[in-house]
Amino acid sequence: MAKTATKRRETDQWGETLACLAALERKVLWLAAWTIHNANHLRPSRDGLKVGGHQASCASLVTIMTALYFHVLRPEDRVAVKPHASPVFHAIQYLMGRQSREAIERFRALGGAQSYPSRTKDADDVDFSTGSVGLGGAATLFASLVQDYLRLHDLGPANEGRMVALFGDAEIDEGNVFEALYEGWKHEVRNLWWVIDYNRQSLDSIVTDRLYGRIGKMFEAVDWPVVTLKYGKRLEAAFARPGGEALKDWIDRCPNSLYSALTFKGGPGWRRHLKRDLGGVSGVRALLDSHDDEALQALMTNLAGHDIESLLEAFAEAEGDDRPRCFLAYTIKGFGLPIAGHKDNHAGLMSVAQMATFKAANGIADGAEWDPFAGLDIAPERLRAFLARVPFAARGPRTAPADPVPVPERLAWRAARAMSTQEAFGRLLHELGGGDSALAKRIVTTSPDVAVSTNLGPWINRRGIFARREHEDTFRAEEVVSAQRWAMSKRGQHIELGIAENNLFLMLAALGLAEPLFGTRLIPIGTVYDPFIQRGLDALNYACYQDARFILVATPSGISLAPEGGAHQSIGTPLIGITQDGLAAFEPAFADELATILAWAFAYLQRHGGPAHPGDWLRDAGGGSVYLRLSTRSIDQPERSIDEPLRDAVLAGGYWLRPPGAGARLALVYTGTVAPETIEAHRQLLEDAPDAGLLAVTSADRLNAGWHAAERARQAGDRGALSHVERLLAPLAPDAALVTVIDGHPATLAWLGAVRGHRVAPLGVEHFGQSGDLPDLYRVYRLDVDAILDAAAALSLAGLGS
Ligand SMILES: Cc1ncc(C[n+]2csc(CCOP(=O)(O)OP(=O)(O)O)c2C)c(N)n1
Ligand SMILES: [Mg+2]
Repeated sequence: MAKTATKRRETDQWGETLACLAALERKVLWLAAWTIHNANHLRPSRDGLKVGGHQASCASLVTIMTALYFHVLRPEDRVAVKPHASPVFHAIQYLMGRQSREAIERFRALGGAQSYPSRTKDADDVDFSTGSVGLGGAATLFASLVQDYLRLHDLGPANEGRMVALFGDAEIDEGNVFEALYEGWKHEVRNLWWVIDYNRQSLDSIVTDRLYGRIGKMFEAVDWPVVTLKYGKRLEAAFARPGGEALKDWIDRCPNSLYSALTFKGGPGWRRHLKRDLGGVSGVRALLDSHDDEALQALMTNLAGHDIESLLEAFAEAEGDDRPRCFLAYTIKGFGLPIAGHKDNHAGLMSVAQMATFKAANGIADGAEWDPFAGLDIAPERLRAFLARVPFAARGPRTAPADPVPVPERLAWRAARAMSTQEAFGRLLHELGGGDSALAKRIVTTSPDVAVSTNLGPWINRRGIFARREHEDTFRAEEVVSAQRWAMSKRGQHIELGIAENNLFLMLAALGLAEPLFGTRLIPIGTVYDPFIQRGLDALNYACYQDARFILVATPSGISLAPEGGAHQSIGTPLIGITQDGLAAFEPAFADELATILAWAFAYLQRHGGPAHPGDWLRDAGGGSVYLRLSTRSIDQPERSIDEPLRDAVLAGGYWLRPPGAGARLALVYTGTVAPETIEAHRQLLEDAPDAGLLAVTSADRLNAGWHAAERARQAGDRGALSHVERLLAPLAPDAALVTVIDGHPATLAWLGAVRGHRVAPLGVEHFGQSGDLPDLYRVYRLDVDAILDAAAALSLAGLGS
């Protein structure tokens, strides 16, 4: 008796769950469509520009997201939502009480809900930003690796979560998705679900029919089970009826484009085609006759991706283990909307008339558009009670800030009379790796197959490679002499990646989000050859956009890598350093500068928040990631100790290595590894221009950002605001000349002339690709002492004439 009663209660509860989910599914679709409609048709437009939004892309994911957020997900799970399903995400957050009505009313307006889910710009609970297709989904794979890294290092989190990506099917074309899958396989990734919204439409059109098989095979190649979710319960039932098999066969053979077109046309279209093709098959006519046009449309579009029960079953089945899984969920782009199936619906919007019909069909009265419970056939209190029980939202806030990792003021390293910044980097990490500091424990290094050649070797020798299983270093075991130990263990602190720079930046993004995602701070350091930053540039931008915190060490760089080859030279990267938001770029010349910058970087990447006020930047308020452009060129080191003022100047972006005399009419300015040439040119110039200054720029980026910040602060009324670079250049005569020198694009420093109106001769590299030794290359590219002297002379002469 008791058993039956329990059973009945369970059945009742399940029935209630399904009823509430069905109501929420309708409400989410309504709110998402209305959010976009409101932004485009109702909110006053001041500029006449199209606001946009993707009603069809949203509709495609509504059922899947309803099932996940309102039933399947747990608070510890982390989700990347297909960018153009942002309104669905915000609608769900709104219904859970985590998003304001004002924000969704202001969808795509300043301060409102963002076009694409954004960790940094949205106020609600976004786990991964998305927007550049392919990256958000792939980020979940690296986040899962980070979760395992933390667990195996006893760093949390208390509850292991599942990383879930909701992909649009066309996103899978992005190469970074393949690269991530391959890397994930090597690292035996787990706790990962990738749900593909398989609506067989991209932006431009319908995708090729043959793709279905390929997608499955791609996942099978990396040992992921593929769960194909094709038919909903209603279609399954129809297939069991007489003629059903023929119907199933017909659908299976139906080209994507015809299926989409008939979906758009509705019942009469299906009827005409099915009658023509299957009219003679026994049972089909009866099946067709028992469905009116509306019912036939509902039946023929009953794909599993829009069938909540099918989805819940599939997710429940997969919950049994932690294997990574691909759910290939068949969907319809625009499902439930009048634009469903049309090949041009990607950016298509429902018309005002279509929305009016849709609104009436949803039972929404005028003025009740944003009401969470209007027009549903379930009483608000029932739905409220259900929402209060939703596991995802049950435990209050899903994340909490973590304690900072203590950082020493200064870092120790073994000095040498001459060395390169790359060598200094290796020595600094070597020292850190030998100690037992809290900082050393939280440092994680990673590199796409260039750990040894970027000088991570000494660190790796001490801290080991991260792997789930222990592997002894075979060469060592066999007593083969090697400078490099390659022992792997779950305690290792270097994550070795294959040669895919996109993966490096996605890995850094995930490591750099360890605090907000998993409640523990890590100090990630990634190394790469400077030119290959450009390979992963969008992923780097993506990492910064999410406010992931990491240190990027790029070496070797410029043409100074010389005989290594023209194809490896980098020119534009210093400009990336200046222009990439969220990334403070440095290019030190000397080891002590690097030590100073690195110590600061460990703290800087832990600071919360970015500057909010124009003046904040001047006070160096927020934090961010750090890019260090280093070199393999060994140069003589200065004998000095870095005192407080010098430290501050190095971090602010520059200092006078030889201060100019008051009113000096000439200064040489250098960044990075061309220091020796500039210093020598300066020495020679002193005979004719004894008060000429020599300015060391450790960060063109920080100087530049400070200058702009001061300008903004002055415009905002802070008359006295003055930036570091303005102070530095103040002693020079108003008509002084600057010769700037960098092994990179001359524009990196040429702007210095605009600060106080000085004339500039910017030396640098605009063309590349020639191997050679340093004397030859510096001569050809005009970075040598003669070139600097020539430039100074030309400017001085021009100055005399004026
Ligand atoms: C890297 C990148 N390239 C191009 C775009 C422009 N874009 C946005 S959505 C889209 C098509 C997406 O199709 P699919 O993933 O199948 O999503 P659906 O809308 O069909 O659900 C494209 C090309 C983008 N956002 N990011
Ligand atoms: Mg698609």
